[in-house]
Amino acid sequence: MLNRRNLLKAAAGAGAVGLFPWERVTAAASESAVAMGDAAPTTPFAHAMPLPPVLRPSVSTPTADVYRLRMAESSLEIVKGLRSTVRTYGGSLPGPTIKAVRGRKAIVHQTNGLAVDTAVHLHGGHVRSEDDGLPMDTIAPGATRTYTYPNQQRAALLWYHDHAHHLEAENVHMGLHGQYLITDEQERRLPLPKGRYDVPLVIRDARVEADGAFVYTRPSDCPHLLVNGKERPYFTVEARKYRLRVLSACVNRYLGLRFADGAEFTQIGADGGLLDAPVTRDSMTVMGGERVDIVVDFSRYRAGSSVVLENTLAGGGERTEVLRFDVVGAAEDPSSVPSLLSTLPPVPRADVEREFVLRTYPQMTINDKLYDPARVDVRTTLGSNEVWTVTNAEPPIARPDFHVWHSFHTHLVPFRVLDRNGRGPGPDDAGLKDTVTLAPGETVRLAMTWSGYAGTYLYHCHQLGHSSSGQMGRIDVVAP
Ligand SMILES: [Cu+2]
Repeated sequence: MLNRRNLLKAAAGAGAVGLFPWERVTAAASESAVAMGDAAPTTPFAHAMPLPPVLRPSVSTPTADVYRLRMAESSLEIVKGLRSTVRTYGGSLPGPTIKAVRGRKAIVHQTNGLAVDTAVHLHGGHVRSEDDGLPMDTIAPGATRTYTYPNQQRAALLWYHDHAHHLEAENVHMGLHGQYLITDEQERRLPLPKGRYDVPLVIRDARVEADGAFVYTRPSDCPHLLVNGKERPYFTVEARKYRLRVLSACVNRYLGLRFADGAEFTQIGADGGLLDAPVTRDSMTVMGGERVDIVVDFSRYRAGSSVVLENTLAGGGERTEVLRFDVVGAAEDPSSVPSLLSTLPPVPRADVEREFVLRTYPQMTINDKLYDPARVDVRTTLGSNEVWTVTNAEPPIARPDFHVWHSFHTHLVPFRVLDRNGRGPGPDDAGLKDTVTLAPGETVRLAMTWSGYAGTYLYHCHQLGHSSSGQMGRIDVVAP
């Protein structure tokens, strides 16, 4: 009989090492596998939402903070009442938050206490190639590697996660992800909600079996949605404004987030930090790797009431609840959202144009090539202003299918989305981005300047099951 586990075994046996195991199964086999799961029941709002711990430096010098993290297996309660073994940075899921200040270096010693190779990538980081966590630049079990992050970039929520070739999807899914928050003086001067009113929401899917086993499998078999490492929790808020930093750490799915009552919120930032001006929204689509910085005013609710954040893109049969906010009463609120948030760098005008086509069939490719770390796909020079046209070649389909959605992520530098499908940027494209969503059939044009450091970097789909299967390219930046 073809149940889910046998299917994975069969697919793993049939494919090359590390292939996203369900890429080659037929739709019919997929359906039967989905129907035969034995996941733990999903029970929303059984946990209070925790805040990820903040990592303390082991040493601070006048110019740098030094951190130590150890990757290891940890036993954690993710679904109420069950223990699950996950892969963690520093024993928590998500990993501890590194709080960096612009202009001060962070030096992170990462020790691999796991049985698999790892590589730590700082997503959104403007860093040297040797600190980028390239797929072949791995940390063997038992070894330690030191990453230096200059923090010479705007304030933004970044995240660190695994990037070892063929293993990144499994390693991130199993827990190797954490937040990295850069602040700066310009942002600190703004009257935005601060301190305990500035809250990270790290959202990701998972599958926890009835016995607590935490398994890596495809998104349609992952019924548990976690916020800060707990399944569909609740969070107690005062009736005032909160800044919520949404990070999707989903490996292979995208989220459609809205409040169940349709309430509006204010977007103030994106992947690369604050927008120039706030935008009022009532929903957003968030792909794995993307960050959306929003301000929500809970003073519209009376004390004792609740509002649920829901996922409008939940799969068939999945629960839609993500997180319940319980409002406990009025509070003083000196915060506000200014009409001018930041000055974005000017949009580069293209000296060089390039095209990238992402395909799902017959393999996960970019420009019909699987990733080869020895092959240079793009060679550019420091200071080059470029416009990249990126297309998801799969035809538009009515039924959501995580498999044929893609995204596009650049290492080293962020970009601006110039247009989407020939029209102005979409509502999810505002500000400085480093990851964009590509629904089947969509084309985006991205403008960026390759700056800062010469060396080898990457661009790839951030559905990590796809990049693990080869949907990734190498860009070498050389001095002019
Ligand atoms: Cu993809």
